[in-house]
Amino acid sequence: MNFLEHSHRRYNPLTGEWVLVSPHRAKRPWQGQTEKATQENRPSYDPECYLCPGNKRTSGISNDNYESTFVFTNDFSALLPDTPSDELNDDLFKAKAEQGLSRVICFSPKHNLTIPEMDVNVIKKVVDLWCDEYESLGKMDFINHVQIFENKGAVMGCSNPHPHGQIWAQSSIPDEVMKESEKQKLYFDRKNNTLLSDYLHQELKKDERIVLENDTFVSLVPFWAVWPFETMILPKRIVSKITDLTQQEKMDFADMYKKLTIKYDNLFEVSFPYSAGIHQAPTDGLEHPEWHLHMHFYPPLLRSASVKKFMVGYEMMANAQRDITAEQAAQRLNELSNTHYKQL
Ligand code: H2U
Ligand code: ZN
Repeated sequence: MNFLEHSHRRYNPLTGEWVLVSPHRAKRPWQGQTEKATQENRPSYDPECYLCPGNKRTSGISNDNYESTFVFTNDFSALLPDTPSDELNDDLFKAKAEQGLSRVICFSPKHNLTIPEMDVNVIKKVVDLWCDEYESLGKMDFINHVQIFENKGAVMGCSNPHPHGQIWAQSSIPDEVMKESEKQKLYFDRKNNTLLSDYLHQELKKDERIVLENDTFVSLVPFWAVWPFETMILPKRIVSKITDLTQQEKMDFADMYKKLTIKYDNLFEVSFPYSAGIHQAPTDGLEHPEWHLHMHFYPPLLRSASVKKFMVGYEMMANAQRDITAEQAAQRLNELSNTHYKQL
């Protein structure tokens, strides 16, 4: 099969979904929307920012005068711990009360920084905080899943440029995680190895979609990527949850997070928007040897700082679709400098 010439579908073994790839379409003219590149000159402290140290949030509560990372319970949490248990089970009408907690994590006191511009030791503190939160939230009786994620850039619905992420912990296993959980379990039961460790082993051999590698982690554009420059960070050894990483491996995670986001910023010389999140073992008290920790990056940009990919029409009605191939995207990311463009 000629992946560069002919339309084809690729299978995502983690979710069981397909993506339609149409490489010949990549050259079609574009007259659609252009997003403005956001103004980059921000102060290191913004008195109006609800995430800067010491500032008052909408709730009236003030942030600590924090010096590295800071976590607080979301003042507008989508999930609350004291929601009364209730259930509706009426044939086609099913509903169930959901308990949970939402947290906001500030990555740095500096309003004008982003991960690619932060010192790797500072990013390591973010990884440490993820571990603390995964552990403490996961331990709660009613929490069976902890979702750590980051929305970056206004185009991804991020409300504030101050470097931050979120955590939503809840009693149910959410759909995206459930799909991956089931696929990984089936694979593990059959092969006695994790799906992603077999996958990574083959990707390293093929060397067509690898973007970065350090001692512990690999960044690659998955074979089944949907978003134009979608990537995944995954550990080489089988690790089912971030709290299983050693101190050195957490440092390597921070290093990979920084290096990958530097590549992203360098692609269109803009603070590159994305939604990223960590998928790992549920905190339901069961053993999960099938789970192989990984972090997904779903960036919307397609061909410039202002032209993004929309998931509309066919994608909404039928199937995910992309034009440039995963291999082309990986090659472009690969060729970019490892030094941030602002430093060049
Ligand atoms: P974004 O990552 O989408 O920008 O979300 C930031 C979160 O911060 C958002 O979920 C919360 C919002 O509810 N927030 C507070 O908890 N307190 C505030 O004073 C403003 C925003
Ligand atoms: Zn701020």
